[in-house]
Amino acid sequence: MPKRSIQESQRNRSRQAFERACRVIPGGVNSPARAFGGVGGQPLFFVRGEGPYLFDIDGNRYLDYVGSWGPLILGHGHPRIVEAIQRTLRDGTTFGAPTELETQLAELIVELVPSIQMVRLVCSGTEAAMSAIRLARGFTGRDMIVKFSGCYHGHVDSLLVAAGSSATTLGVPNSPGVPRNATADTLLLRFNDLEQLRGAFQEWGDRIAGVVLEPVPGNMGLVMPLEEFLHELRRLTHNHGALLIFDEVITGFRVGLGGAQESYKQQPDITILGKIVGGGLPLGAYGGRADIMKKVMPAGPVFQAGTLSGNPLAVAAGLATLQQLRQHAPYAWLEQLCRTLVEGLGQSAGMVGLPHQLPRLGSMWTLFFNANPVTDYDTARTSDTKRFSLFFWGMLERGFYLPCSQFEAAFVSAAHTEELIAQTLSAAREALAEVLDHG
Ligand code: KE4
Repeated sequence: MPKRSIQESQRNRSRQAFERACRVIPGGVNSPARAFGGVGGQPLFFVRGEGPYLFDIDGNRYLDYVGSWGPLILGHGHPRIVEAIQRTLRDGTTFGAPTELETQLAELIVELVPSIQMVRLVCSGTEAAMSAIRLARGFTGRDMIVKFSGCYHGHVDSLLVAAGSSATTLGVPNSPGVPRNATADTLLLRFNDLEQLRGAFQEWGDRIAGVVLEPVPGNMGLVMPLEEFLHELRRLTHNHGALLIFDEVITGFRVGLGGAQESYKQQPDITILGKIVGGGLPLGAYGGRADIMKKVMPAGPVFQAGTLSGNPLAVAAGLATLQQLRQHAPYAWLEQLCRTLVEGLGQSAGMVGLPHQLPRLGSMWTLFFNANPVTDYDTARTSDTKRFSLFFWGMLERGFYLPCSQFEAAFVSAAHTEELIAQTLSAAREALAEVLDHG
């Protein structure tokens, strides 16, 4: 394994591209999560992905543990997805009218996700979350929404309070531009805190329209839920006539075909989907009980619309992805690869005496530089982000691309192999030893 083979000097074209981008794009990026804000330095510019690999514009190759922040569970350029997009493209990209492809994808989502009886396709996770919140309020006639610190549901005004992901990375959980009244009905609780949850329902129960959460948060880094917390959430929402909304944009089709709700045997009222469901193209979805979904216009009065909602290209990519996952489920393989990776990382960190936490669920994982268990947003933020940054750069300069923030989940794809995991562990042993020396 080469030591630091991708030095600053080998990243000149990315540096020049970044300077050029900054002249016309805010921060040089189209999403802050890519800005390397949490690790310092400048983002890489990529030109190609192939299987488990990414290639930057300086010609460097990286083993990819980001997978475009989750969508690419099958790796880059899976032939079945590429062929589906190419075939669809020849007939057109969008009609602004219904296609049978959309119905096929909706039927497959209903088949795979236990709680979804009907579903609406949109263009992003944010749009799906925004619509799900509006639907919960329209269905219940109530205004209050409960969210949890550190959970991220896209850049929805009403949910941009103590949001995770890049909102945490950049330390701006409450964004300028969000008017106070937009969050006046958002009740913020601590994830995994049963007592606080019970107290909130005791005080506000009859005003709560819905509770939205990532059932297994990825946007604080990966945080495992207490099973009793999820169980109590279902009991309290049911008893108080509030809707339970699972944001499975990351976990949907990632931790299993039925997502986290299948793994934890939970039945939310509404599920938010994104990332994998679009197979790498812009697609989100929200779905749930038929009686709730029938409130969505034009079946019902709750408005939601979109020019490119369910567009043929994104739907073709999503359909091919879900069909591949259903026919050749990679979950046992992903479980094996990611377990080997995380166990190896734990041994290496332990050997050099680095305090660490290494939660894993299926093929999503996070290496927290933290001596204590990370159970919520507050404990996540006590992690040593300087050490994370040193590890990130040590791995990147050895050809391994990790999420550029302590507060994100990393992903193994079905295109990874045991040999590539072994190479990763070899590089990590060196990088972790350097973290100890410098951090
Ligand atoms: P999008 O609007 O980015 O498609 O989805 C928003 C969203 C909703 N819910 C969850 C649980 C999410 O994780 C996300 C988006 N995730 C971030 C990274 N964790 C996307 C990366 C980015 O913002 O560039």
